[in-house]
Amino acid sequence: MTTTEDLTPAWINDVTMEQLERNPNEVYQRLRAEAPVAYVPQLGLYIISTRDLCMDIAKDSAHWPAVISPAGGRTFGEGAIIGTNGPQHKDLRSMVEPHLRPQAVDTYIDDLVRPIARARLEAIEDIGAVDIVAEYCEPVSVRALGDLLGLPDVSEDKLREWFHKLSVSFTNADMTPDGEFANPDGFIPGDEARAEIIAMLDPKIDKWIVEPDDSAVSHWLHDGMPEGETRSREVIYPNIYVFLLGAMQEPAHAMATTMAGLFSKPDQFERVVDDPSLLPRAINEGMRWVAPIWSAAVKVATSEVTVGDVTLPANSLVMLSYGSANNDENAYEAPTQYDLDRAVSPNLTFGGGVHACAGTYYASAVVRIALEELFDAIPNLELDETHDVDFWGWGFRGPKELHVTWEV
Ligand code: V55
Repeated sequence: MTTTEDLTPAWINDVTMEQLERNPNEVYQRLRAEAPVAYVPQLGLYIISTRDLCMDIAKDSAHWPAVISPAGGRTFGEGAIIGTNGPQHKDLRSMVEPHLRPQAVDTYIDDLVRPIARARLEAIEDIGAVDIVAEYCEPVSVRALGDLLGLPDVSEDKLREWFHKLSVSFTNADMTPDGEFANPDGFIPGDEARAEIIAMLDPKIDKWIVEPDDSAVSHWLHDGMPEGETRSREVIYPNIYVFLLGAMQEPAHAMATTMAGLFSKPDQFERVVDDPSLLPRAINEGMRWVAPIWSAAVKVATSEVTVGDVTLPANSLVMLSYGSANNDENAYEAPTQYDLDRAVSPNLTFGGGVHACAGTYYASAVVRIALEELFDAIPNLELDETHDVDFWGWGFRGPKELHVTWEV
């Protein structure tokens, strides 16, 4: 019988969260080569790092139901869609999907995103030097989704603060050998954000219960419910947190990552600015290169199960590191390079199987429209070489800041 110790590479004990957050690539390259199924005591779970194993597990929800990570569950509470299964998951998908179906998105996405993008561009186009993450990517991402959800009166800065606090809390994953959280204070930001979110949303929910409108959360309350009933706040809130974290933060990561990738290949940057029809390909490659949700999806084995060369006992937790899968050298040539022209090969940016991201089409459209508007308004954008391009994050990853300049 294999034990967790047998599956723990000795060197993994020296790896710190800070190291992974700065740059997970070297650690994961070694995991893919030496231990594609590795038990990591600091996380209390197995890390799956290769593309094929991540794909197999993501698709097999019968043997591998979803579960939320310990730190994720501590941050969101019970009932977040990413950790539900069966009829409960089906109901939550039916709750969130109406606004996210491609046919629905196509009816509203230009009217939603273009004016937001243009207003931000008017505010910055005469400056000539900004951190484009703080001044454009994040504001456009959060304003668009905030308006869609029914939070037009919550400021961009507040929405950015909330996703950031939820994000650091969700990824506060270090465990002690006894299976306790190693840094309990790391959840305080998430607790603060949740308290503010509830204080802001409770009165809105009171109103939507009696006066439904077109906002997504109003529909979440009413859609598919028997006449006169609404979904309870206990059902709604954990899923609001899912949206206020990943759905707010990741389109911004994808925008900035794609730009950073294009800046690493100036000729490719030029081609995309000259021909915006290349943007979907450029964005797809950006999100493959550095997956915005880098390492957050967790599954649990229903019974003893073989994964690659090893057998795991029932109830084993596995973390599918999609950012690592997307950099698997057995699937992609020179995976750590951004390349607009690389051969097509499926990636795991949006996961797979029944839990595949419900926002895939929406997010891709937001990122595309934001970059179309940006490159149209400021075609002579350049990387500000006086700043480093500083990617950050293990659970969620993207450029922390991206300083750009242009001639005004
Ligand atoms: C995930 C997605 C989220 C989130 C936290 O694992 C984790 C995926 C879309 O939002 O907030």
